[in-house]
Parts: sequence; C-alpha cells; structure tokens
Amino acid sequence: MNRDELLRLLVQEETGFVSGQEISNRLGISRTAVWKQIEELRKSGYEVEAVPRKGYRLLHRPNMVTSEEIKSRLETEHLGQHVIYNEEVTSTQDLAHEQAQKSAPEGTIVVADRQTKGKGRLGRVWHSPPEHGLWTSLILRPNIPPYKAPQLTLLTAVAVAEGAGNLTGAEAEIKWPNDVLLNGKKLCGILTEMQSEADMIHAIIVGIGMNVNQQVQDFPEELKGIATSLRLEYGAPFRRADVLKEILERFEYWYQRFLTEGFEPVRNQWEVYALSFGRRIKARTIQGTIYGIAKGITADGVLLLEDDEGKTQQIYSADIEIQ
Ligand code: BTX
Repeated sequence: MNRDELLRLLVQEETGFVSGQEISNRLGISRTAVWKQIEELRKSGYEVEAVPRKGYRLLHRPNMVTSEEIKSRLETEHLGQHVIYNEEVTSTQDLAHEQAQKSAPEGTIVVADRQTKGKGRLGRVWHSPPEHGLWTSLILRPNIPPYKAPQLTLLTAVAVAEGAGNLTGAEAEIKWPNDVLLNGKKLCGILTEMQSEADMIHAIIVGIGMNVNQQVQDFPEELKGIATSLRLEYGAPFRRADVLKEILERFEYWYQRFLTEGFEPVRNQWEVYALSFGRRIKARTIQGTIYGIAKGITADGVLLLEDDEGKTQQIYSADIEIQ
C-alpha cells in the first residue's frame, strides 16, 4: 500500500470524513493497517482527525515536496511517477546523476527541501534554502543526438514560464537561455547536464530551481534586487507540491510534443516569452564579450546576435545582459 494512495483518498474527502472501512476496502488493507498508516502520516506533520463512527478527516497537510505530496496530486503519464525525495542534499543534480547511472527510468524526479551546494551554471552557486523553494532534477532519456540537448533548456523554460503564469496570472518572461523572470526579476534558473557518448545520450538531467515562498528578507543581500518568488509576485504563499505539479504537467506536454514533432513548436512558444528580441544585449561568452541586437533563435535554439559591424553571430552559450 502506498501512502500516496491513502493521501489521495483523504484529500478527495478533504471537506468531510472517510470511514476506516472505506479506506480499508479501497486500498485492500486491514483496518489496523489503515490506523497504522494514519499514525505514520501524523508523524510526518499531517493533522488527521479521527471520530468514532465517522472516520478520518484531513485537517492540515504540511507544505512539503515529499513523494506522497507529489504523487497524490500529479496527473502526468510518465514524469514524476518515480520520485526520490530527500530533506537535505548537496545538490539534486548530483543525486540525479548517481540515480541515472544506476539506470533510474526516464521521468524519475529528484526533489529536496534544501540544498547545501545548489549549483548554477559555470560553477556558480544556487541559493536553495529550506521550506521556501522548489529544488528538483528530472532524469530524461530522450532518443535525440547530444547536440540537441540544449533545446531541453529552452523547453523547460517554456514549461516554467507557462506554469508560473498560470499560477500567478502574471506574464513570465524568458531571458536566453535559461532564466525565467517575473517583473524583470529572476524567479527560476535551469541547469541542463548530460551523460553521453559522442553520438549517444545516456541521460539528460534537467535541474529546476524555483523560488516559491521567499519574502525579500529570505534572500541574501546580493540577490535582494535581482531575485523574486511566486509569493512576492502573487501576494500569497503557494503549496510547493502544487507548483511542482503545474510545472511537471506543462513540461510533460511540451516534452511529448518535442519527441514527436521536434523543436519547432517549442521554439515558437519560446519566442512568445522571449525578453530580448530586438533589444541591444551584451553577451559574455567563453571567447569574449559581444554587443549587438538579439535577432532571434535558430531552428536549433542557438541565439542570433547582430553585432556592431552588422555581422550575425551565433551564440551557443553565454550570459546575457539586456542593455
Ligand atoms: P545561473 O548560473 O544562470 O544563475 C546563477 C546565478 O543566479 C547566481 O550567480 C546568482 O546571481 C543568482 N542566484 C542564485 N540563487 C538564486 C535564487 N535562488 N534565485 C534567483 N537568483 C539566484 C541557473 O544558473 C541554474 C540554477 C539551477 C538550480 C537548480 S535547483 C535544482 C537543481 N540542483 C542544483 O544544484 N541546481 C539545479
């Protein structure tokens, strides 16, 4: 018996009681086993009322991203059907890499309440405090050549931008390649890593770091002016598992289209959210800094920049600043 099935039943009956007998019938376990499972839920912070002859009623569920909180609401086909939750990890990316090597199936997600060494790109640090954020890594095994892997970063940005928009009603924007912004501030960062051979992908690990319930004082000084959270933009806190559900469902939608139709539909949607087109930007690449006007992205997701000499440059990887 899975605890998420029990939770699903209790949540469905959230306004009323569900009898021990009904739970026992529906889940195929004894009434004593039901009682034991309810005790386990209580130990993890759930408040469950038990009234003789009426049954059990869920009064409070903690705002956690545990496997049962996620699975009890998720309606995806593959993504997130296998959840690895830890309260604390160095980085969900590290754990996802380990699990991918141990042949974790496509769609496995790794989630943590906090990261002690959250990773950004190029060795940068991702601030990942407990209770407030959504720190997750998706393990994917798409049958695509390695050079197309960066397209998944753009796909993720589309899923996150849509999800954030649906949740808050605000217009999210994407700054190429991997920042999702609300009102000009960074809501979410995406880190795509790969395990591959020259022409074959073993796994792609997509890391999503989303600020959910932080208030300004929860950010370190250097992030106060540039970062935001769903709560700050919406004015009320969110349940992190609801946020994850929304993102995973949007992700699965786009991922399935990507696998069957290619990058084109993702690219079109990405352009709807793109912040920088037609604007002058500064792109810092490993080769140096280039200034120019952002013209768009290629069919493969590469950024096109018209430099000051009028030449079109293809930017595969860079940090960009909008001037
Ligand atoms: P990035 O290199 O584009 O952005 C990193 C920069 O973003 C930092 O240098 C800092 O300025 C800023 N920053 C750090 N933390 C935050 C934050 N919480 N909110 C807003 N801005 C911040 C982006 O890298 C990729 C981040 C991926 C994070 C996820 S979390 C789950 C997974 N596990 C893991 O270790 N990383 C990914």
